[in-house]
Amino acid sequence: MATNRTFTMIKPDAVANGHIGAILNDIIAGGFKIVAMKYIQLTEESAGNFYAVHKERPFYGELVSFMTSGPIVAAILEKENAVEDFRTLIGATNPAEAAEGTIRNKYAKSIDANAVHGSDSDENAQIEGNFFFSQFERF
Ligand code: RTP
Ligand code: MG
Repeated sequence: MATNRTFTMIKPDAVANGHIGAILNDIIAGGFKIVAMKYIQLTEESAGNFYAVHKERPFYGELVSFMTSGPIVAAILEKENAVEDFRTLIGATNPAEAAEGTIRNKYAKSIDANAVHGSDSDENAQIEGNFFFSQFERF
């Protein structure tokens, strides 16, 4: 089951710019089913834990401060080949390099404010989904 799921966040920039509805539309039109969803604001501590793998990277501080700057939408999505297909749907990390029609191409402004997160492996999809959702919140 986990191999058919990925985890996403609609990041603070896309929420603030009014793109929640359009992005959810693109996700659903892309064939993904929403199996868990919540609207929350991360604390420094929770964002720091979520991005602990990036702790040594130069952008870590900015990443944590950006991700705590406003509310986000967190969701678990289901589809065949979910992790890879979702990363194709959102496009490259840097929106300037994201393919035409991808979510980051349409709604992101910069490599920091890049509209959405998508898990990079089945294993991380499961870890990240479990970080945000209890067993009673996943359908
Ligand atoms: P994400 O985790 O958000 O889906 O993005 P990703 O896999 O494409 O990129 P990742 O390497 O996991 O980096 C996480 C987030 O950190 C910011 N970043 N900034 N300034 C930089 O060189 C840089 N590199 C990454 C991005 O906002 C990226 O989404
Ligand atoms: Mg990543």
